[in-house]
Amino acid sequence: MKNKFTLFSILLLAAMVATACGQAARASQQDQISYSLKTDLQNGQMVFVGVGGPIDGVVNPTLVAAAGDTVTIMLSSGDGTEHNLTLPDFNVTSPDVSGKGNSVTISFRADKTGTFPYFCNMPGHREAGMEGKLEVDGSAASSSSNSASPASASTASNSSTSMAGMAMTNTQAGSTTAVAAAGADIVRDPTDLPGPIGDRAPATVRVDLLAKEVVGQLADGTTYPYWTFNGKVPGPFFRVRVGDTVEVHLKNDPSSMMPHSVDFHAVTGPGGGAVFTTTQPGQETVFSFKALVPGLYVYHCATPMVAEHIANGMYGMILVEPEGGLPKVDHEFYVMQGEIYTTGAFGDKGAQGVDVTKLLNETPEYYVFNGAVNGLTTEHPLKASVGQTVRIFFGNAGPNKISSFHIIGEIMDQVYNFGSLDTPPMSGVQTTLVPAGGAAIVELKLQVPGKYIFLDHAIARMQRGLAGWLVVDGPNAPDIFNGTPMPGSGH
Ligand SMILES: [Cu+2]
Repeated sequence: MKNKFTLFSILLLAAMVATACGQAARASQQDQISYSLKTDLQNGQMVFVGVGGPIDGVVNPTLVAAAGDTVTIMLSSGDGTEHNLTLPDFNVTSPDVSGKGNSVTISFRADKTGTFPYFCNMPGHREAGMEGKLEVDGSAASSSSNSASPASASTASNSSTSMAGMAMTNTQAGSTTAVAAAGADIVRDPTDLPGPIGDRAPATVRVDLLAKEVVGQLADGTTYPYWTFNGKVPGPFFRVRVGDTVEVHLKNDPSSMMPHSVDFHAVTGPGGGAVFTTTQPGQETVFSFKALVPGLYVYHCATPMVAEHIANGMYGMILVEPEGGLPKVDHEFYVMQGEIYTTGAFGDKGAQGVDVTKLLNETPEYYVFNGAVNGLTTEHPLKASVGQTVRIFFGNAGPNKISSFHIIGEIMDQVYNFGSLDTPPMSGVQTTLVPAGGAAIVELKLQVPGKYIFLDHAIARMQRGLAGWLVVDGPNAPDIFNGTPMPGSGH
């Protein structure tokens, strides 16, 4: 009896094991699908490229799985830049991967049917092209229907967990917005520009740019992760003469997370140089161009997403002087307008990030001169005296908005429209239009002392940080202007 019982027990156990094995076997019938993707830059776009099998070489390939499959995706770095791979529908995000040849792997169960996006969730990368699809068809759905319920239940509980996590994050973000943050001073002093070239023959001129990502002070108590040329916004002002050969050296700081490049509007050649200057962190690129046409030109980073690199601060200007140079003035200033698309609302304290949706919708939170709120008011006002002449090299980095540049209480004596020095200047201008990616040279002779506010006459932008001061000292000139300042004028 005892043996029989034992035998029965063994049989029962065997049956249980068989059942378990049956489930295991059925589970193993569901395929393990593996894909390999690598990150790359192609035609100015960030992309995923398939590696091996039918997706080999395909840009942003459509990945296919059957419901119930375990999908494994290896992501390797082909471009060296930091990327990741996320499938929010399956609650899975890979660790970040950077450095050519490094790789990360994710694995998840395709527990529902349909078409789902995969993409890189680094800011701007999805919009710059890193997005593909995963198609899960239902052919194996019936075999996994028993386990599908618990699986989807666990997915649901995962997602509610992560929702709770998000809520916590939001709460934390809410509390950090009340905490003032301090960052580096990234404001370019408007007097920081080289003097006139004078009369010399054309030459070969070397210019050096260093792409550097720095957390900088955007406003009082508010920081922003700027991307800069040479640590300031705007980048350095370059000055050459027509006929010069300009040798551009672009270094990307080893601490950078992103590749960077540069497009000079003064260049005649593909990409304004951008095609030849995609520069990985720690690397250097070189190209040269001949300055064929005099004028004031914007330069900017042109690495995808270009709008993001510009909005983050990667812009500056180069002046190509005509033969013999420009007429002498007492003061020259370097001013550039830009837009900043922060995650928080205008005025929120704390560490901000970029909001790519706002960027694409062209709804900046901040408008700034030389990179930060108050950069050209309390920090670095433009200063001159009655009787002096002033020249402002004004550029509009955008990336999206046109500027209606205006100096309150002044009439611009001469404006070289659009930065053109091949065209005679206009005289007696109240407000000059400067397109995104454009410039103007503005000249004034100062006659009356006081504080002159300059701005974009799309004047609501003043409420979002856009104002600068031209402070003029010297004797009153009652024959030109006479009055008593009243309180509340805003000046
Ligand atoms: Cu860049």
